[in-house]
Amino acid sequence: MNLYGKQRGVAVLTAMLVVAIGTIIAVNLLWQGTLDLRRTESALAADQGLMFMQGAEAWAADILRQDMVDSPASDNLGEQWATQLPPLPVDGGTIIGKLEDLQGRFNLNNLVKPDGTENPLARQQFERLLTLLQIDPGLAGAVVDWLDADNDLRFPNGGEDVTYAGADPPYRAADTMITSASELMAVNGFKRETYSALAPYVTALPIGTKLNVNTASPLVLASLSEDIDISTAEGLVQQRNDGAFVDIDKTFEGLVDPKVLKQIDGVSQHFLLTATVTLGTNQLTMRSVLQRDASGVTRALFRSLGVE
Ligand SMILES: [Ca+2]
Ligand SMILES: [Ca+2]
Repeated sequence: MNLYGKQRGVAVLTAMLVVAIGTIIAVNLLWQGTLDLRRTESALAADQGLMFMQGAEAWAADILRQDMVDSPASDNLGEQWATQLPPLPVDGGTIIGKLEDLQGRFNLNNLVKPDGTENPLARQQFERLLTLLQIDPGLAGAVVDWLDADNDLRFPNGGEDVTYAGADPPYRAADTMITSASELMAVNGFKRETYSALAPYVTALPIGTKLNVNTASPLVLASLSEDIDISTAEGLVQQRNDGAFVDIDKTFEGLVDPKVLKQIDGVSQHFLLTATVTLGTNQLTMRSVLQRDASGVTRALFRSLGVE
């Protein structure tokens, strides 16, 4: 996209955000009129912040729906949804919204199959990812234990109920799919630094999602095979050239296992919306995991709200 095209893209996105927020605020103001007016200023700001965030979600849904119309066969970093917007001034502050493709990351829930047993192919990929990040690949065993349905402790690096019974307070392994990658912090052997290093490359999506190689980072591409080192992966990203691979099968068939080839793709159904609203001295950050279906309709699978 040329500079003019980029600027026009940002202008269109900004206009969409303004409309989306305007609609939400109009609806909420009616509702708010019936509320007790004696609230504190910060509670008001928090309410206002939440409205902006609902607006940001509506905005993201619009963009993702339009993308499905414009380019259903590919999702890549040259598309409009991936455009970084400048902070937008709103009444009393600013809002900034950003969309990322979560299928460019390793899906932790893929470490188990739908029947609750280990998926060895995914485990190998996860071990390579840990190694690339200079984290002990043995930790993969504890993550599989956390997710798998059984309570049988893996050796030497596992983690089941018996492992966590001695914690203060004691807790149990999830033994099922997780809704947030931050659960890793509860897994045996994980420290906050381990999680922080891994966080940009992992996600927690429904089991069975494919990796979108059009948006995956060099590190995640390198985790697909022993035959892809980091410089090969960087070369692949250059080949992508801010767009999509011309032919994913041809590009990857000599590099990855045929079974892995079936697990990669050039499109996405799951995106992360991060919206940060600053109102006076209050700042709120909302993250929504958005799932887009085949008709382009988006719904939120998971939301988190916090200060940042
Ligand atoms: Ca697309
Ligand atoms: Ca388990």
